[in-house]
Amino acid sequence: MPKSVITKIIKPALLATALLSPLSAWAHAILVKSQPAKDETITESPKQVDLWFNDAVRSEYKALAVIDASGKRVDNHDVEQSLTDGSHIHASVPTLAPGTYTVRYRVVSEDTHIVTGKFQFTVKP
Ligand SMILES: [Cu+2]
Repeated sequence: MPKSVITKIIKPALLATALLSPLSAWAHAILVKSQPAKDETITESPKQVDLWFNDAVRSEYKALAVIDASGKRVDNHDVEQSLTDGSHIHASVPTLAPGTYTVRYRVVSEDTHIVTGKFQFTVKP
């Protein structure tokens, strides 16, 4: 086969592989659920804050902070990943006074990308 013919066949094949494989082989984590939920108003302080991603995240470098309206961090600095569900992380909080809180998180996806985000919830008895 002449070289130009081979190139014509291989180039599109390589391109297709390059376009498709990162998506199918590696997962980029996104937050899909939380408790309390984003913008939720709850009548009682939660005991912990739970986050669920669409796929398992790495155990390293995970962070979850709960910050009150004055900017003070109020969670117990004890973020953990569920042993049975790698997509689930949680951190405990002391009894939260009424007010609006911001949850900030950072995790590393299986594809090694760092995912950060934040959302708020309100405690209003
Ligand atoms: Cu990614």
